Amino acid sequence: MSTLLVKNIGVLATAEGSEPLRSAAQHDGIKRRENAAIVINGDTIQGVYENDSAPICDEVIDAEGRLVTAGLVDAHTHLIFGGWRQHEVPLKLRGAGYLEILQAGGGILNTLKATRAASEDELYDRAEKVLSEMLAHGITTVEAKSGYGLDIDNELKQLRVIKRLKEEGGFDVVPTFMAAHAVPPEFAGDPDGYIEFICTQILPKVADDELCEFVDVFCETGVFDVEQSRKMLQFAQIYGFKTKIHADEIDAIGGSVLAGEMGATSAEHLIAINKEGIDSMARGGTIACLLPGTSLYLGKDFAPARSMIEAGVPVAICTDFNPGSCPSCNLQFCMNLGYLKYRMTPEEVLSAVTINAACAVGMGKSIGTVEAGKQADIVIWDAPDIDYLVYRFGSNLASKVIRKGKIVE
Ligand code: IZC
Ligand code: ZN
Repeated sequence: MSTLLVKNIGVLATAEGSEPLRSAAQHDGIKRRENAAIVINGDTIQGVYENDSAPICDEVIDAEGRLVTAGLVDAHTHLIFGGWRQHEVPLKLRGAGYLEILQAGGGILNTLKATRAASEDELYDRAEKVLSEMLAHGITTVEAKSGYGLDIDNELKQLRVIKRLKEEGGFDVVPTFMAAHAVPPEFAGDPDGYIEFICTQILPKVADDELCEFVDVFCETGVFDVEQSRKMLQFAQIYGFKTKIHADEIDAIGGSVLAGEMGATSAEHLIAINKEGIDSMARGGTIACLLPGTSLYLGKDFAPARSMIEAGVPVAICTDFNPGSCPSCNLQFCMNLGYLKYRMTPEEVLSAVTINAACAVGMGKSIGTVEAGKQADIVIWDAPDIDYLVYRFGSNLASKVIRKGKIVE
């Protein structure tokens, strides 16, 4: 196995362990080590050393005194879709709401048409391009949801694309089945019938083909209510899948409470969350996947991240990359928003996009920190420290990205 030395690291900023960081630990759990060096053996971190006492390796990268962190993890994207939705922006600017556009057959239903019309190869090529862009920005693991097919063939098509991105493309993509993203035209006015259809007709096929790790549901006014969401996730759990819930994005109808009750791995958005929801998530150990790019793009409030951290909910920050409410896959920009709009500290922001996001995709044991034994996903930043990383915005500050021990060219 060939070895790679990353030497002359100015500051190595990383958490330790495999569990999500919550409360004060979301900040204090990030340790800074100066003058460090990392030795990588194959695709695994062999150890972290004092710069002067690192062993000799086959290959050497000089970090030239810069900041090094674990590779970033984007724990929430709607990566696989056809078309874009730029024509909806003028509607939004004239005051049309997200749910209003959806109810008029636009929004997700617009993307549904374009996704159904796209071939598997087209969807693959588009997603591969986005993943390459993300990798160049230091994002080494990405969660990706289905949810624009909304029938058997097209949901399976989206999930097969994710599988191929992993197997052929070599990307670290974590698949989430989200047929419960909207009610398709075939079930218009019958969300109960559609949930029943997903649970009895689509989910068993997804399970047979081992096409997902998580199941997600959009629990929102006018989409799926709490009881429909509960049924979706109960079926998911029966099949042995981990769960996520899009909750309290627009209205707090009980999605975050349900997330905590069901022990969901994560709940997403949480812009409108209330104390009951926060307390339930803290009790259930559910991670909050916050999506500040979406708040910005929809002109909404920013989720109450500080209240969640204070209540002991581990916070992750993700892009929500999708063609409607966040057409950007730039997680670095979301980190800037986490600092400025959520008022999280640079350390809290770093744990939110590394260890907590890794746990939100069920990979806390293998990624999310720079430690011996973990997968060698590492970013050398064009930055002296993390306060600089969250302060500069709009530029790609990833100087060199190493994924599974290989330098990304
Ligand atoms: O395509 O609008 N919120 N789902 C729930 C989305 C945003 C994605 C979309
Ligand atoms: Zn989403």
